[in-house]
Amino acid sequence: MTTQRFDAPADPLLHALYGDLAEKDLQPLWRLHGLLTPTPAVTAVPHLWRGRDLRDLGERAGRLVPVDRGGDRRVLSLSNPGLGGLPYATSTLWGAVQYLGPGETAPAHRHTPAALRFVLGGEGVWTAVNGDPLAMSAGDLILTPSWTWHEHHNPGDTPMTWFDALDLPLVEGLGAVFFEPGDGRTAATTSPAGHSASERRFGGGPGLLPDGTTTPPPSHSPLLRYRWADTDRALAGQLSEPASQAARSGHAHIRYADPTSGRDVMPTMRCEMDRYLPGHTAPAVRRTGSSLVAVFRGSGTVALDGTHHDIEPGDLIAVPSWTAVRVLAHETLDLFTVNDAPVLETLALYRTEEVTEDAQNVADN
Ligand code: 1HN
Repeated sequence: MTTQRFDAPADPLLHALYGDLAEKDLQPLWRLHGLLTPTPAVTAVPHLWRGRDLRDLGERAGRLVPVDRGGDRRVLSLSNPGLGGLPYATSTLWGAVQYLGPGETAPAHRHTPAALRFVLGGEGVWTAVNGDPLAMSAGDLILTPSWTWHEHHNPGDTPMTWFDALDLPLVEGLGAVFFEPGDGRTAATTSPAGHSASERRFGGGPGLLPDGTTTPPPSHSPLLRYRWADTDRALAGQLSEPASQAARSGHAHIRYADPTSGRDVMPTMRCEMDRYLPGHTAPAVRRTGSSLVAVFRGSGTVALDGTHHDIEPGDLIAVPSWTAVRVLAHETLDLFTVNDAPVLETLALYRTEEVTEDAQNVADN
């Protein structure tokens, strides 16, 4: 933390200088400390929210709070205990659970912070993104890129909860938040009849793009729904390839990509899915930039800077910058991750490092 030292200098002229500098809103660098730290000084802390708490509290909010109260979304934000009460999961990422009851609609709006949804369980809700209706089922990733209109519908008779992530803290820090409410009308479409337009054009399979596809502007993936069946097949395929790195290590990994360019799905957020088999071993890794992890399936342990947490489906984890993360699977474990790596990479600030147990112990002591 940057602080100014307030010990008064003995020299009266120097004392007067410091007083005059402060009065003119100037600070001498030679009295500032903690500006340039050997490794990142991060205020957010590693933290885990329990899936069962999130489900219970979402249901209670569903019974008590109509969806129109407070921004037309029934959202419980993950508030990192290190961030002084801000509703942010890390310094760059918003994380939340959203609960939509049977028959409810969250009306259209748009904003410059980009959002994504990862569906932890259930089905039946659909989201329209710029009018394109996208079904949401367990394990699906749905994108609502910056400044796209989006609305959620639950026409079924069961409630649904999903994980929301936004780059809101980052966009706020850059002074670039804009918001526009819709006119109250919903998209003309009433339900996603089969595939959405985005999936029909860009979800045909690996390397299968519609005739006449030209490179889109480098903003976000034109495919807005990544189905669980495809993600699952890709992970299983890596693990069943006998000589593959994944099969040897018991760890499969995919990065969700723009099918036309291979770039990350959105300019500010990278999405990944890891599958860990029981018994796999890998060193702890830390990297610059922050991540949110959603436990989709399985069980295991995650060590955050050497502190172990048992994890189960629905748990959400904040991983601030430079936190050492190590995962152990008890049963086959599927972890969804969103992070700000594209931003760090673009700015040439992305670093990653393996942390041995020895180094970990030294850091802990
Ligand atoms: C938002 O628009 C949604 O559309 C969810 O589902 C969470 C958190 C902050 C700001 C806007 C949504 C949000 C949000």
